[in-house]
Amino acid sequence: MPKFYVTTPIFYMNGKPHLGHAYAVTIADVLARWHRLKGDDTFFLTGTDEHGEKVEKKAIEEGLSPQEHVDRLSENFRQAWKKLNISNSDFIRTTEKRHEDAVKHFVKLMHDNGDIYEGVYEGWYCTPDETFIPESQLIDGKCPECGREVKKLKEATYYFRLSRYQDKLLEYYSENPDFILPRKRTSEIVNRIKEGLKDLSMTRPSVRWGIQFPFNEKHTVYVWVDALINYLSALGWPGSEPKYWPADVHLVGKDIMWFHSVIWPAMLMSAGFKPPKSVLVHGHYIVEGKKMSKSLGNVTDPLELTDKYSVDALRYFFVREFPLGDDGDFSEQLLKARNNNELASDLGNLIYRVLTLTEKFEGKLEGRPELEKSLELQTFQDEMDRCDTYRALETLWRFIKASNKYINDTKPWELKGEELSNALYNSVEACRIISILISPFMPETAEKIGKQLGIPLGRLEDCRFSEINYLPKKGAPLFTRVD
Ligand code: ME8
Repeated sequence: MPKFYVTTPIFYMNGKPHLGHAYAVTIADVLARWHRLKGDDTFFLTGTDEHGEKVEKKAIEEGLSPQEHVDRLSENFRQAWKKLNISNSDFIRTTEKRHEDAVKHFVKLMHDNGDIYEGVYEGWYCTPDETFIPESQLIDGKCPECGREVKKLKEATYYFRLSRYQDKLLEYYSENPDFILPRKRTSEIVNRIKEGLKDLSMTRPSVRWGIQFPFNEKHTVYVWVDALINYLSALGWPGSEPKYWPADVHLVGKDIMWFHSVIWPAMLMSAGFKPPKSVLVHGHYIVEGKKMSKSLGNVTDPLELTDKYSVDALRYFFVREFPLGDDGDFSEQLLKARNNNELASDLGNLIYRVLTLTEKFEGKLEGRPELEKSLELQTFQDEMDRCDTYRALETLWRFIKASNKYINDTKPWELKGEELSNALYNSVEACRIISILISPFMPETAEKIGKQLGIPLGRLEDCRFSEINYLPKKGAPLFTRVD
């Protein structure tokens, strides 16, 4: 059985989950559900990043111990994902013992390979991003990524010989052109590496809230080195072989593409692991020209939106509003339009209309599969396999629209006998197939459609027009318009 391992970033514990986090987790959930639908042995990981200077500072501000602080916040994330119907297989926290053991072991492997040496770090540090920044990269003396204040550091450290992996990384990208997706992002990384890779400071003597560095107890492991290893520690490594490794997809925002496509593969090569198969880079939600972020204070709460619309409306919006690699806007107006025009009208009406017509029909639903030619199943599959969830949903929507058009054109309300049966057969079978293909995006809606059709949710191989041996019964409309 093919396996599929997909991960999300593990989020910092400095606030509640916001729309950007929900976006990343939902896209990963769509991919995981798609691979389960195909019958792949799927493992889907998310979790929380709980160490580091930023978290320690935030805990002090809240008057809590760091552990109390992260326990509380991590639980918020876990609950939020439950509400959004996220089907993660595990939830890793970097303060767990299993993770600490994995980090220490991983660092020892890097050390055994001669890749760690002692030195001094003198330069800049952005605490909100937890990144070391060379002087040459500062923009107006501020962090080039988030534009915030940086502080000067001069401290003892242990370095990871990242520079040693420069050629190996370039070779890996050229042999695996789909390693960074969308592909167009690869050149950005390659150009930066060609400017010369510097060794990475990988321990901090001044930070207490972290995992102790195994070769000097006065240091903790740099939070990013600690965090990246979560993708292995959640697989039970080093206690057992990491069965799902290498990861098929690390889904990350563009803000952390460098860590995932350069530092992490180099760390893996150093410790003797294969690099992940791909890093899928998504864009950001932008508010008035700025990235939506907790520390900028311009965030939207995804859970509030699901109270007003529905979980599935938000999930649909995430995939449908803009292509995965692009940045996008969020406004309630946009969500409302998607909900009213596409969910309530296109999809909701289709199901309601078909089942209303079918309810009045007595006899066996049978006919010629006329509508099947509008189902672009292979295109849909290829797009999903390429992680192009945006185009796949577009493809599926063409079928939903074609089904609505089929009803308008055949006018079942004017038909009788065999012709009526044929029109209804095609419409009902279209609804059944839609319920299957929509399930990675809107799992609750898929179930509701299945219930009205009187059939459990099918699998991918059931997406063919076949004999009807179920009894549809109309239920409540699937979506409510919000005015
Ligand atoms: O970087 N739009 O955690 P983090 C879309 N702990 N997505 C957004 C977003 C926005 N405006 N803002 C955040 C960290 N995200 C590290 C990760 S992984 C080993 C460690 C999403 O809490 C996006 O996926 O800052 C981004 O990469 C991630 O949240 C960063 O979350």
